Amino acid sequence: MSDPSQASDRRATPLRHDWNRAEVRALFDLPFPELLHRAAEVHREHFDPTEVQVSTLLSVKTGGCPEDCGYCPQAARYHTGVDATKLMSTEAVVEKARQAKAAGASRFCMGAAWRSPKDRDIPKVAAMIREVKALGLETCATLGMLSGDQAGALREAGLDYYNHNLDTAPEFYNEIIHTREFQDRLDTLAHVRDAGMKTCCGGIVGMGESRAQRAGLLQTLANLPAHPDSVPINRLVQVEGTPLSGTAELDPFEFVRTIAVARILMPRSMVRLSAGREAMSDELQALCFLAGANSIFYGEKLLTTGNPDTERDMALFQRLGLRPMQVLEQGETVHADIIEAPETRCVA
Ligand code: SAM
Ligand code: DTB
Ligand code: SF4
Repeated sequence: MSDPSQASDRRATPLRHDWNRAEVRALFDLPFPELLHRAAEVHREHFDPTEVQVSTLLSVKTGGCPEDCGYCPQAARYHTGVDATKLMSTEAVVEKARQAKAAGASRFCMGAAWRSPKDRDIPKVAAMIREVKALGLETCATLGMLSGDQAGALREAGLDYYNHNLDTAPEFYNEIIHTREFQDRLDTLAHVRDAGMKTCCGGIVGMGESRAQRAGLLQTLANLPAHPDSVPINRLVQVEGTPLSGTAELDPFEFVRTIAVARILMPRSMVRLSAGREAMSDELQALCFLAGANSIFYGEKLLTTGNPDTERDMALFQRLGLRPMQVLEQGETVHADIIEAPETRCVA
């Protein structure tokens, strides 16, 4: 079934929500040059391939999480050295958002290590959203499962995007997480869409899943009622103390294939090269951009683990001739000419 409501008025190709596993698997199985060529074609049909959307993450409430996600350093039950903190003050969050904006980010994503927020947390997060939005940044939050009312309240506060990942294929999910169901994730995404927010939804690869299961993750994302507006593809960051520490490393080309298939299945989404970039070479990241990635997390830290430092990213953009997108007042994202850091200005 194609979805004409999601077909761009500028573009003829309707978006599909009826991918079967064999079709997705066949894309994964293409010869690498053929797959990259197809992904690059789709990328160019919908985006300027020299533009990359830039988001900055901040952990506004770290650690002490009751869930058992096998990859996560913030789960209280694993001994990972992450100290639990209380929710940050609005002032401290806004200061970090100001710095992110000055460094060139167009979107600011606030993450909390919650299974789901308590109703009493919502007004505090709403205050952060209002003030971050007032700086002219797009706002995103990732706070765990949401009820319909909570999603409505966040939207009311001006939240543009809600990040909630499927994480992996439905049939691999129970190998990784036992404290909530795959269906719970689909329910939260439905609440987010119903509240009128954009969805940011992707997953993690390199957790020991098979190629068929990577295909299953992307198939499920593409067959959601609406393609996620942003699709973060995380490569597992292995943290000592988590059950997934010591998992065999994913072949880097397989990671690039995952990006390329995501681009082909979800042509108009921002496909984000997410966690795991710190350990990637510049050459591998360049391949990901060729395969259709057009978004990154920018700034020295993800939530609790490292990310490339901003100088390395600015140099990479410059070497590859990439430009950061910038957000306009109306929320439309366009290209910017510079990434500006306190001490460095990079004409890209
Ligand atoms: N607690 C909320 C939740 O689980 O929805 C929000 C924060 S949670 C840390 C957000 C996402 O980060 C997870 O769904 C997962 O995809 C990603 N993530 C967490 N730990 C990771 C790791 N070690 N490597 C890669 N991605 C990771
Ligand atoms: C997403 O898909 N990746 C980000 C963001 N959404 C919240 C989080 C990555 C976390 C990596 C591990 C850490 O830093 O704790
Ligand atoms: Fe908690 Fe989110 Fe980490 Fe799972 S991924 S343990 S819900 S912080």
